[in-house]
Amino acid sequence: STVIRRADYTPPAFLIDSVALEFDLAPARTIVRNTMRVRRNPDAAPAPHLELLGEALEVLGARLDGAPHGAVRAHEHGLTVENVPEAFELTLESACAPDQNTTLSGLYVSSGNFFTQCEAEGFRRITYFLDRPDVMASYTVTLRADKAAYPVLLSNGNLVDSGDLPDGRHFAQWEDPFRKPSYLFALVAGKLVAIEEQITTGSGKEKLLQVWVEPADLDKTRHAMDSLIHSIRWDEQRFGLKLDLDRFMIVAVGDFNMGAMENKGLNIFNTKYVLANPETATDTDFANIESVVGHEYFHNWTGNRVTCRDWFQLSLKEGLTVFRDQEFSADMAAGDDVASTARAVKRIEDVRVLRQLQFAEDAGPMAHPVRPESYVEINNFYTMTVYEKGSEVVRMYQTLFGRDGFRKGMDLYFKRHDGQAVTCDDFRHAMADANGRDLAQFERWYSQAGTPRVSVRTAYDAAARRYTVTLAQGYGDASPAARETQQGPLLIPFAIGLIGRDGRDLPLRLDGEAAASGTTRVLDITDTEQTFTFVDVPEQPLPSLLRNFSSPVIVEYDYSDDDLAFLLAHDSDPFNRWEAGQRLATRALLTLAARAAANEPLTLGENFIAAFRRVLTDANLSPAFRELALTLPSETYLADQMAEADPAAVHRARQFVRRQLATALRADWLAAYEQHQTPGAYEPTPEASGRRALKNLALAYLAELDDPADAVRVASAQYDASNNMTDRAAALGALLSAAAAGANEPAEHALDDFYRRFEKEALVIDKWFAMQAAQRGTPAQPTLAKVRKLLAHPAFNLKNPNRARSLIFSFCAANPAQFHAADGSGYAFWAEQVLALDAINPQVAARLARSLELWRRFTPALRDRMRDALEQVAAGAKSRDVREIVEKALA
Ligand code: DPP
Ligand code: ZN
Repeated sequence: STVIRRADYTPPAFLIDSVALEFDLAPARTIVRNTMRVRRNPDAAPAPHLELLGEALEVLGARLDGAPHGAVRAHEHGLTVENVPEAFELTLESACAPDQNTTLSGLYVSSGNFFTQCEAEGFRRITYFLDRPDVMASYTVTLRADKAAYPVLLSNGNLVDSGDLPDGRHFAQWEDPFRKPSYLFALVAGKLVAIEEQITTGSGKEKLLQVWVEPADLDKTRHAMDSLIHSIRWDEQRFGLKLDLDRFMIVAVGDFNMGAMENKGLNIFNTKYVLANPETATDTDFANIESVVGHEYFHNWTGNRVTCRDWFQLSLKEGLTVFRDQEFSADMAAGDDVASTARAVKRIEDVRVLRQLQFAEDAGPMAHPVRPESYVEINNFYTMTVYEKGSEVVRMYQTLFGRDGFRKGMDLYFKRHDGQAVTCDDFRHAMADANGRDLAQFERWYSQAGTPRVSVRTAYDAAARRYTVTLAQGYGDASPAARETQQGPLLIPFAIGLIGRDGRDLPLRLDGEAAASGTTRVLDITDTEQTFTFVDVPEQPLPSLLRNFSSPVIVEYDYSDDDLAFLLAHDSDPFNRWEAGQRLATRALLTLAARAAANEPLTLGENFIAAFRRVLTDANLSPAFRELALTLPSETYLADQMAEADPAAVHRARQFVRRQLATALRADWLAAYEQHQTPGAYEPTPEASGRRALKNLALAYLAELDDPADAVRVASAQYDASNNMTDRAAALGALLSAAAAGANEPAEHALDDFYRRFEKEALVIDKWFAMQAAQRGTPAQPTLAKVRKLLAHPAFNLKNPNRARSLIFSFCAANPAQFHAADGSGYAFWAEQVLALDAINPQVAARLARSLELWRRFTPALRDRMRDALEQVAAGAKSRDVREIVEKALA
C-alpha cells in the first residue's frame, strides 16, 4: 500500500480557476459535464501532462478550448491529459452510478434522494479533478432532473436561475461567490421540505436560513434552526466573524458516514445531528445537535474561508473548530459566568471523551501526532487525536494568552490568510506574532505523538514558609508509534492552586514576586524538570494540580485517599473536584479488579461510600455536576489503566461497586430520584437536563439492587408516564439492567412497546438496537446471541451506517465485558462484520476495525484470540481503509 508523506508535499503543477458543472441526474447513470479553466502554476515545477484524479468514473469525452481532444488516457487513479498549453479550457464528460454507490463517498442515493459527500477525496468520484485542498476554484453548478421525483435541487452558494425543461424535467443553477477546494462541493436533489427563517446580521444584511428534511421530519427541525441562529450570533460576538452568504442551508440525510459536513452554504448532516423533538431525542441528542450545528457553521471561517494546504493539516480546521464548538456550547450553557458549574460540566464531559478515546488511541498502533507525518488512507485520520487533542492544543493558546490574546491571534490569522490554503504552522505563527511570544517550542504539540506525563513532587518547609513544586515531564513507556515522533520537552501550561487546611484556596506568591496574586496560577513548564517555589505559605497545603485540565497530559502525584476525599469535598476548581472523585474511584476499582482477577473476595471501604454519599446529598452542587461525580469511570477506561487489560475482572469489580453503592445509599438514591423530577413541559436546558441526569442515575443505581422490585416499579411507571425520550430511554435502560437480575418480563414488555411506538422513527429504532447490544448478558443469555438474532431483524440494515453502528459498534465498543468473552466469540463476530462492511462501505468498516487495535495490552489468552481475528481480517479485507488499520495493529 502506498504511504503518503507530509514531507513529500509539492504545490500542484496546474491551477483551476473556475469550474462549471452540469449534472443530468438519474439514479442508475448520472452524466456530469465539467468545464474548467486551467493554467500552469507559476510556483510549481513544470509537468509534462495534466494529471487529474478520478475514481469509479466512465469517461465519455474531452474537449480542449472547444475542440475534441483525443490525448486523454483513463487509468486506475484518474485521467492523464496530454498536450496541454499554458492556459486552457477543458471540458470533460463522464458518467457515474449513484444508486450503486454504497461507499457514501461521492454522489449517492439515500431514500430516493441524491446527496454528495466529498471530504476528503469524494469529489474525484463525481468528476475528474485536481482533488486536493490547495486547488481553490469558483463553482457554477447546473442541476437537471425529473421534476416530479426531484422537485428540490440544491448546491453551494446562491440560486441564480431555475426553470422547466422538456419531458417533465427542470433545472436549477447555483453560483458560489467564494473560491473553494473541491472537498467543499455539494449537491442535493429530491423530495425535501424546509423550515425557514430570515435573520438580520450585525451588519444589517438579510439572510435566509433553511433546514431541509424529508416531509415526515419537519416537526423535528426547530432545535437545529435555533442552534444555527445561536451559532451565527455567537461567532459574530465572540470572534467578529459574520455569515458571508445570503443563504445558508442545512440538509439532513439518513445514510451518512460522518456526523455532518461543512460544504460551503450547504451543510449536509447525518439526521442524528439535526432531527429532534422531545418525544424522539434525549438531552444528549439535543446538546449534540447544538454542538454539531455550531461546529459545521463555524467551519465556514475555520476551514472554508481559510482552508488546509494538504490533509496533514486537517487539525488546522478540525482542532480549531472543535475548540470553537466546545466554547460555544459552554457559553450557551453558562452565559458570561466563567465560574459557572455548567461550564465545568461541559469541560468534564469533553475531557472524559478525550481521556477515554484519545489517550487510548495515543497508546496504540494508530498513535500519530496532531499533524500526522504519513497516512495510507486519509479517511482513517479523522481521529480523536486530530479533533480532540487538536482542540486541546488550540485551547492551550487561550490558556497562555487569555481570551483577548487568543482573539488577537485569530484576527491576525484571518487578516493574513483569508482565501488561502494554509498550515498549522501559519496558525501558530499568527498566535505568536499577535501576542509577541516565541512559540517555536510549542510546535512539538503538533509533531509529537503519545500522551505526555507530568510527575509532581512537592515539599513544604514550615520554617521558611516555602512550598516547592517540582514538575517533570516525559512520555512514560509510550507505544513504538508514538516514541518515534518524540524530540524533546513540550511547553505545558500547568494550572495549579494550593488549598489550606480549612479547604480554602491560599493566595499565591511565587518566589521573586512582590506580592501574592490570585489563587490559581498557570506555570509554564518548558524543561524536562523544573521547580517552582511558592513563598509566604502559612501551612502545609494540598496542591490542586492541572486545574480545569489546562493541558492534555496525565498527572502523576501521590495523593492519599484522604487527600482525594478532601479535594472532592473542597477544591474550588470544579473540574478538579470531579477529578479527585474519579481518582479515588479508579484506585479502588483497580484494586478490586486485581482481586477479582485472582478470585479473591471483594470489599469496599466505608470512606469510599461516605465520600459518595456526601456528593449525592450536597445540595450546593448542581445536579448535573453530581451526576458526573457519581458516575464511575467506564469499564474501557479502567481496563486501559491496567498493566494487562482484563475486561471481565473490571466488569466484576465495577458491578460490585455499583451494587455496594446502590445498597448502602438506597434511601439517598430514592430521595434523589423523588427530588429531581422535572414536571411540566420538556425543556433541554442545562438545569432541567442536569436534574434528569441525576434522577436517571439514581434509577440506574437502584436497578443494581439484588432485589430489583423497587427499580422495576419506578422504571415502569417512568416509562409509561414520561413525556420525553430522555426519561423513557433511561427507564428502558433500567428495566434492561433489572432483567439481568432476573426481572425479564417487564424489560421484554417495554422493548416491544418501544419498538411499536417508534417504528417509523429511524433514530429511535437505532437506540432500540443500541440498548440491546449494550445490555449486560447473563451466562444463560449472552448478549451476542441477542445481537446475532437482531442482525436478522427486518429493521436491521448493514448498509445504513447509523444502524450498523447502533447494533454492531455498540456491542463491540460499548459492551466490553461481553465483547471480550473468554471464548473469543465476540472477536469472531467482529471479524465477520468488518469483512461484511468492507465490501459495502470501507470507511465504516475501518472504524469498526479499530475495536481491536489495543490487542497487545490485554491478558495473554485474549491477546491470542484477538490476533487470530485480526489475521483473519488482514487476509480477507480488500479496502485500503481496513488494511491500513489491521496491518498497523499486527505490525
Ligand atoms: N464533516 C466533518 C467535520 O465537520 C469533516 N470535516 O468534522
Ligand atoms: Zn469539523
